[in-house]
Amino acid sequence: MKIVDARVIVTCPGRNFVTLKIVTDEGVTGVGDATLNGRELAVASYLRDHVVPLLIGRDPHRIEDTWQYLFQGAYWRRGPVTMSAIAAVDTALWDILGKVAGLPVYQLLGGRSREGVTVYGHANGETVEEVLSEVARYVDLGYRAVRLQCGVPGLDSTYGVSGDKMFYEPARGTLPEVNVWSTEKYLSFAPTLFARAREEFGPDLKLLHDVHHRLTPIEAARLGKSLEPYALYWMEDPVPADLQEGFRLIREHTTTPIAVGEVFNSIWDCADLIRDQLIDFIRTTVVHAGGITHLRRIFDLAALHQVRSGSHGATDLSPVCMAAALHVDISIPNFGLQEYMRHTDATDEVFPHGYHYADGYLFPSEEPGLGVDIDEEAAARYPYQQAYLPVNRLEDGTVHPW
Ligand code: EZ4
Ligand code: CO
Repeated sequence: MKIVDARVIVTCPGRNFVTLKIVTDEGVTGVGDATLNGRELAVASYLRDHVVPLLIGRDPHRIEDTWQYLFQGAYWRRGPVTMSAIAAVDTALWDILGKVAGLPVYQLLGGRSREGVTVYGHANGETVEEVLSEVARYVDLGYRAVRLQCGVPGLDSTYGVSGDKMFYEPARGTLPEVNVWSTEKYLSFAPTLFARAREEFGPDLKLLHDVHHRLTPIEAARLGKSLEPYALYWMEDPVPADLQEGFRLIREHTTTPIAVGEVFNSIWDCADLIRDQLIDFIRTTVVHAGGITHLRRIFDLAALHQVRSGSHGATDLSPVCMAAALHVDISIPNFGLQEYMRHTDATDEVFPHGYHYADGYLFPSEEPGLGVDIDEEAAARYPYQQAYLPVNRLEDGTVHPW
């Protein structure tokens, strides 16, 4: 079997997605997600101009060899653009392998380790009351875990809080929006939200919170300590992880579990964090961390060090990525939690998929391969639209330096 074609499809059914579709001489096809929010066309060009020519004529069964060939062959290692492009190829090859074998991809990864993939939803609002009523909506839908984000009194807008609810999308506009940030206001307000949430929903519901890299280690330590009475399932991205050493300081001060990794793109971004047990959950995902092959390598390292998975699953990761993530989630021993923000109807139309949600769990498709595809005619009806993620400024106008 040989690869005879690979198409890069850019579409915007509500938000931008980049998808790679690999075609073989036997007519079997595979898809991979290559979406990098706000920088989509860089990955599309990387694939079209530099990767697709290398794929033509290759044997699609050689997944590991192709991964090494693209990674080592680039010379310029890692980075989100390169690793998203490699991820798309890798994901599409697993899809093809599953179809050839007549098995869903999770069976090729060792089979089911659990019955369903526990997911968490996003409850966000301008006020505590609004957030709590969003949490109640998820609880009614059967969710066992919810991430809470609230507007901060005195700040006009906060990243992660928006008017859109189930389909929240932070990227928009031909120029980045500006959010204003105050660490003091945030730190003094945050515990109030979780005190109320515990009061209202009791001890069983898993409560999560995303700091979006806004704090220094000592500030994050203070936040973690102040949230200890409310037993969070995790505190996400407390500090920017460019400085892995920073997590040691947080760890010395608080027992609030720490999750990080949505912006990581390789095992080298988290090897020290995992080996030194400085985190509890690693949030790397299929599309931004080199595909199923590399993600499994990260999760295997994590398993040796009692770190569980918690893959990113925001709406800027397409249903192709979600389908692939679920095959990984259901099969690995150290699964923790999967983020699940629902896609819009337009996105679901462009990406028909066989995974489904029921009672707090997602279930991977039982079809051979990943069980997801792209409807290229539908995709063509939604042309690319420029959109940027927002920028944070402090109250005096400084771009927030972390
Ligand atoms: O900000 O996916 O945990 N989820 C998140 C997301 C990210 C967006 C960035 O593109 O932090 O909402
Ligand atoms: Co996050």
